[in-house]
Amino acid sequence: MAQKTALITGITGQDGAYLAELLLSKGYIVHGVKRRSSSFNTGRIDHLYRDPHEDHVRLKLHYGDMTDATNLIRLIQETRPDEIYNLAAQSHVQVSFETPEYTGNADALGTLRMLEAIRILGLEKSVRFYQASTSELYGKVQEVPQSETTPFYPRSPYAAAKLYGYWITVNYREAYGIHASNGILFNHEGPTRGETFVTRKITRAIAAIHLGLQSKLFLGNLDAKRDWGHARDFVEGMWRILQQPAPDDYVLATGTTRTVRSFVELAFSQIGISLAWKGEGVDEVGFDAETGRPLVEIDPRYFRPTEVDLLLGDPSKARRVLGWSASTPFEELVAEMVESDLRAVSLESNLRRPDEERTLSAAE
Ligand code: NDP
Ligand code: GDR
Repeated sequence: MAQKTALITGITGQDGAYLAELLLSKGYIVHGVKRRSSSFNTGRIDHLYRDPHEDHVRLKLHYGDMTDATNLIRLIQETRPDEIYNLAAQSHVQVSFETPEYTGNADALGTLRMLEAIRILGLEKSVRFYQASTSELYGKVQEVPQSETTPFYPRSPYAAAKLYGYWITVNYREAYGIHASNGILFNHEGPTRGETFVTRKITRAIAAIHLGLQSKLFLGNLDAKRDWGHARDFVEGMWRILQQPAPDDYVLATGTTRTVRSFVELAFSQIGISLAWKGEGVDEVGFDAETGRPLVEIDPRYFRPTEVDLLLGDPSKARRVLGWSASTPFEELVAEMVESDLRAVSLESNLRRPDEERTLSAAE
């Protein structure tokens, strides 16, 4: 079989890095779009990177931005991909309330720019396009569990922008016959999850608390429910979507849902702390049931103007058509994230204190 070429926007993000690793393991040539940054932003893919002067290098990085149409057209023209995975986005829901216009530009119009580039270059019949759609489209609960036929009701500038991305992908498929598909992915996490998403914020804080570097964790809504899976499993689903003879839209989810509270409890149990709760609303406190020490407090700053209360996906179409299912159990995901952060936070703190004797964390 001929060697395939993929172009990944958002390669420096959590999913981009896992996907690049998967495609390289399948023999692909992988082109990734990264943004110019004043500091290094390739930490998640450094282990995949090879000096471009070496022979047979299959990972190539290019500067680009979803807000720059000419740049995107040129990148697609130069790299001639068989498959495009459009993962780049301002992906933080809370931040989208602060930067709604930019989020619309990158997430909504950015998707349009990619699809128009395909059309301008006359690649409608030769390229396959994956759009990173999201369970945030379901927003205000209309139906549980949520499937490909559940109506959308976005609840943030991020979700509204992704709604445009979803429909423009469907429209270009129908109007121009592009093999363009949406993966409607429910939350997926892992040790390289961005540090301001709630799961990673929790696991990093727990590591810092365990190592005596932080005393408390401040959170917002503890009662929101999410269908959390492992990012490694989900990028496999993205790839499978583009291997189908016909384009279509698929929900990828685990089919189970948990509260933020239960994530916190399970994560604390990894360091031997059993959490108990007292108080209500913003006065609620999570404390160590054994010692009485307060560990979790509520900060109203982390509440969203409009919240998505309950996400629970129905992945049966993906199972039936793609043969895909989320294989990592929730407990394993949480344990992996806490363990990884115990190592990472310990290493960081020792790097920051070079004169002090290196203390080994419980995880080492
Ligand atoms: P991340 O936030 O980890 O990564 C986002 C990526 O997009 C980064 O590489 C980022 O670059 C890049 N990016 C952001 N803005 C621009 C821009 N203007 N131009 C070019 N690149 C840009 O997200 P995830 O990996 O978690 O998610 C991947 C995609 O899937 C996103 O579109 C997200 O909205 C969507 N999604 C994610 C889910 C999840 O649970 N993880 C669930 C459903 C959908 P930089 O590194 O420089 O910031
Ligand atoms: P989400 O992820 O909004 O689902 O979007 P996030 O982890 O930010 O929030 C999940 C839930 O936790 C609640 N929460 C907090 N969230 C954050 N970030 N920080 C807090 O301190 C906190 N306290 C409670 C939130 O209110 C929310 O209910 C993610 C992103 O990856 C999107 O790009 C993707 O589309 C969706 O998942 C599916």
